Amino acid sequence: MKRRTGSILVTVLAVVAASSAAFFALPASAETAAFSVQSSWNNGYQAQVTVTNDRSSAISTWKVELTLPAGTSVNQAWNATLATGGNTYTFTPAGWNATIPAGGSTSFGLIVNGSGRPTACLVNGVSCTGTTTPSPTVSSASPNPSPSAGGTPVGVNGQLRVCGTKLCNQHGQVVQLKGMSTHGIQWFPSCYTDASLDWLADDWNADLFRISMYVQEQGYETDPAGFTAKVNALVEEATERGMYALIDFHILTPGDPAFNLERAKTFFAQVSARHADKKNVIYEIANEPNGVSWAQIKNYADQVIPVIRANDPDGVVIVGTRGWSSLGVSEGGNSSEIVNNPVSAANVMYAFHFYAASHKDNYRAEVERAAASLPLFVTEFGTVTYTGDGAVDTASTSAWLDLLDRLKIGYANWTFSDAAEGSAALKPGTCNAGAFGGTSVLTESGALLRNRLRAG
Ligand code: IDC
Repeated sequence: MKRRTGSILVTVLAVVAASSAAFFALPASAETAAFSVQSSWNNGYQAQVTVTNDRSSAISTWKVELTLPAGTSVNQAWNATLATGGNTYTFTPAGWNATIPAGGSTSFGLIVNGSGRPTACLVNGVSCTGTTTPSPTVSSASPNPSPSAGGTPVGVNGQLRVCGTKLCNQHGQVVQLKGMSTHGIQWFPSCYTDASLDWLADDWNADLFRISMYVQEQGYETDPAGFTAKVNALVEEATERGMYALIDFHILTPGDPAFNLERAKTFFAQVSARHADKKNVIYEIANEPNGVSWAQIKNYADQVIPVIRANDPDGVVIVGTRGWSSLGVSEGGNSSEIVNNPVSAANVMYAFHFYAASHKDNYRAEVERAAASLPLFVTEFGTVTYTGDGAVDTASTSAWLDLLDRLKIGYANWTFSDAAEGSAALKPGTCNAGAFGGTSVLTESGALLRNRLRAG
């Protein structure tokens, strides 16, 4: 494995093994809420609250109020709606988890800034004062693999997992992966060679290589075995270089993922079996659903994800969203439909795509709003219009990438190819010439992205 300076941002400095203890309990025959610390670091911690219905009949809603000492605040919550009033934080159902059957429970998570533990807890208005809160240990032996620690992205970060609304590395630290997407691998095979991938890993400092396998348009459907083999080979190439490999099942037209459900099951069963033991494979199960409801997309995801999990239980899965992975915005919706009805699996993220010259402030506002409650990954974006062509919109691209950096949302740029269109990073003819090096072969978009990736 080649060594190079990692470029992944590491934002959490110290993490300890999960310590979980129930702190608050209410009398039986009512609702109870248990608060547990999942992991902590030097200036904050992640906690989980489990609300249990100990009654003999279902309850239709619930409310948890936590009071924190001065200097400590709740930073974000997921699977619950958060309202803040002074030092008291009120959590109500996210929408889909309001009803709790008799004997059932639901959990929500929160990130706390500061180390103070709750001084009071109410569940449905009933007090649970008088309990004590053991302090979790904060490790001084920080794993803290800073970018200057060297090593490849996978060497430093290992197996990833979704932590709250973020992506975390093997040490529980938030990571933001940055990289490039192929163009359709059926069209640009000469762009993905040993030399081009060395360049991408070692000079561009990409953390991530997205492998776009179109299903239609002379793609997978024409030769399932052949395309599966091509994807597998490219995953191996990414692995050799310590990059994360994002396997993109590139549905586009038709936009209903159900059209390709059986193909998806076959494909993902094969690739997940082949790569189950690797730490660097991420599965993107539907590039850009369009013209279908979120419920239909969720239904597809709920059938494909178990196929992957049967082979690779800890692999992160990314689900496309409504309206060409716009969180619904391009079809008049928004992310609430996902928050209210998430896919039925853990360790899942949701895709957002943008093309900077077409998608601007209203899309950025929705991403910022959604990021408070959903784990997001920008698995594809362009610096140009949504056609994939036209001029680079530098201002909008910078606004987007600054936002993603601030929110620690990973991204892959369309495309690492020499297609004759504005979104391509390489000038036409580069790939057939094997001219993978220097800056003279870069387009305006390619130069912008290479600079951005090299900056870390
Ligand atoms: C575009 C390619 C273009 C190709 C077209 C049709 O850039 O060369 O002819 O697909 O397959 C997407 C899609 C992605 C598109 C891209 C630009 O995921 O496949 O690639 N785009 O149009 N969503 C929004 C934009």
